[in-house]
Amino acid sequence: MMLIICSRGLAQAFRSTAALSTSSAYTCLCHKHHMTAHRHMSNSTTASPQKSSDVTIQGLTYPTDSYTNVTPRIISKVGCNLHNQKYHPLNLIRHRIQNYFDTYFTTHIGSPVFSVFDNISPVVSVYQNFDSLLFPPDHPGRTVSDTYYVNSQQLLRAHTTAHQEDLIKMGLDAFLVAGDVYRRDEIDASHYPVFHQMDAVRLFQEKELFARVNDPTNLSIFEDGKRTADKQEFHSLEAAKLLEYDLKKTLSGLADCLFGKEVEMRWVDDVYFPFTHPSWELEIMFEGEWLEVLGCGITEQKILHNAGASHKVGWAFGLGLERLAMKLYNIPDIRLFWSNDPGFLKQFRVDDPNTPITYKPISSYPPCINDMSFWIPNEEFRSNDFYDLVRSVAGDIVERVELVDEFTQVAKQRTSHCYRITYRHMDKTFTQAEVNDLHTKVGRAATDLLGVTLR
Ligand code: FA5
Ligand code: MG
Repeated sequence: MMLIICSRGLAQAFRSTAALSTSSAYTCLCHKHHMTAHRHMSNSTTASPQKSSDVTIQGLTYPTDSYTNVTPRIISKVGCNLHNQKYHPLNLIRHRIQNYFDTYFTTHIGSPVFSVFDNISPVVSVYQNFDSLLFPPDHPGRTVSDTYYVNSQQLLRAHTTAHQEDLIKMGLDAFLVAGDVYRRDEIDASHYPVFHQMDAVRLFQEKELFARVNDPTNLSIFEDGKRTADKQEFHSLEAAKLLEYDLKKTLSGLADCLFGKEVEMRWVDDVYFPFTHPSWELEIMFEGEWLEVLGCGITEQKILHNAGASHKVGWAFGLGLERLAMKLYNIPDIRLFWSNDPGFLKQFRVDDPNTPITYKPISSYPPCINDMSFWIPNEEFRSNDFYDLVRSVAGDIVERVELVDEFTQVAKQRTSHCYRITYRHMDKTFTQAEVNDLHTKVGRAATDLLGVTLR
């Protein structure tokens, strides 16, 4: 029920945001790919209430329905593929990561073990993004509040892990997938609705995993045992521990290769992903705080079974390219990756991705901070709906949106939210009048599209 109520508001928002989006200096760099959502007026004799419009993404048309919540602004980012753009910092870092795998993981004849995929379409099925990875039916990631749906069957992938099953089914034992991913998420310096990930999978057969063990004669990778904090029920403890060792050695080797040994990092082990067990996150120290840069774990055996690789075991990880690049180049704000400003881009014009680069801020203009308080329309209201709307109306001028206060008037059965919006232009100083104007537009859009009552 919740899905239907939320998504109706969003589908309506989707139809109206084209008119609302302001032009921003931080849009897609490749204008040839600048896509807009086309809405075809449906023929009244054939139209069904569920299918009143289509949406076009990268030249392909998809029917819409009550799940549709992709906005023109989000669709305009599809095809930008910043990770494939020469001289872009995300391209530089992605090559550094790839070079690490190509250098340290080779076959006996010296060719790279890991195959690389960097151009798979981000439009995937609900099955690929969720079911193939064992997301339970009630997982919050599946809701329209968290994920950008094209329609009830297709969505913009929320992680590059969505391609895992297909690639394992192809018979691959080691691969890397780089790509753009889409999430309705918080808004601050390290979260953006479109970002880039690199996923990896490494599978082993018994002989290969135990190759470095002195006497593997009595060892087996499988057992019919119990699931514990350290292992899955199907795995022997030896197999689980060897996989954990290999995974953590691979990733700490990568972190050393990117940042050098002096960077502070830590493993977090109280972590859950539906598709790995056990699971971990790696955090690094950035600007005095721990920043999560990747998630990883031992692949759930059921996934390997479904993909026709029951006789193998393996590990997987997924890392955020922006977060690693922010640390590597000292980039303070995730919005900068979308900058067209030559002052930003020229700092990364190097042919050798190993060239050390420290980003020098082009300029820093003062922020304008405005609060907005409203009564939410009902229990189904989600903060992510508001975050998405603020980005649609005000674009990358919004640096941060925080829920700073929330209270309920029990007698009147209504709940108030107060959000603090930080506006900061990347290339000029804002006047308070300009910000007030934008802030009013945000308020009007929230009233019209989300049904809130401003206080
Ligand atoms: C995942 O996406 C898992 N698919 C990763 C994984 C793959 C785990 C395979 C195990 C096996 P998570 O939601 O934590 O996990 O995202 C992975 C990384 O993406 C984060 O560590 C972070 O670096 C980055 N990231 C997540 N959300 C954002 C965001 N909104 N903006 C920028 N980077 C983000
Ligand atoms: Mg995470």
